[in-house]
Amino acid sequence: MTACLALGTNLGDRRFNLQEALLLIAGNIGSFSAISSAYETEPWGFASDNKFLNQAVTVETELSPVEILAQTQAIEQAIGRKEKTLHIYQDRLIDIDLILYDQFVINTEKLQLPHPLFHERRFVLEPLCEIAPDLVHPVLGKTVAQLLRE
Ligand code: PH2
Ligand code: MG
Ligand code: MG
Repeated sequence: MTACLALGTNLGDRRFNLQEALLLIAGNIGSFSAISSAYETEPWGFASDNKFLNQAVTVETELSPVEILAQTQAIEQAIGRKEKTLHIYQDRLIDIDLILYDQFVINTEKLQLPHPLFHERRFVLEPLCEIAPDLVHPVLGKTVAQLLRE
């Protein structure tokens, strides 16, 4: 199965954080079919002086979506991310979001696929478009390239 993950960091040594996350994803989730460049972006949805580096990857994996979620959360902890607050965005060492898992549509409390906001977020669409412009959003029926243009 192919999973798309979006990475974001705006604290500490951001390049190092991304590199650590990639190593741990390769070791615990699967092998990369593509890795985007890192994009420097302004914080979206909250105020902070710390700009983000955002990156997207596609991973070939045997894990289920829920197993991937458990792994990404463990990797966030390993890199030193603090407890998340539920409703407010905060600066973070690393955030790893599961964006797409093949064409799966899942709506549980724990996990939504596709990620419910990614089609509105340039900081996800831009890196994803670099590596997978023709991927189709399973609900909206549009490609990543189309969503980015909109
Ligand atoms: N992540 C958020 C909220 N805002 N802004 C940028 N630029 N990059 C992010 O990764 C990001 C954000 C929630 O996870
Ligand atoms: Mg996020
Ligand atoms: Mg997250």
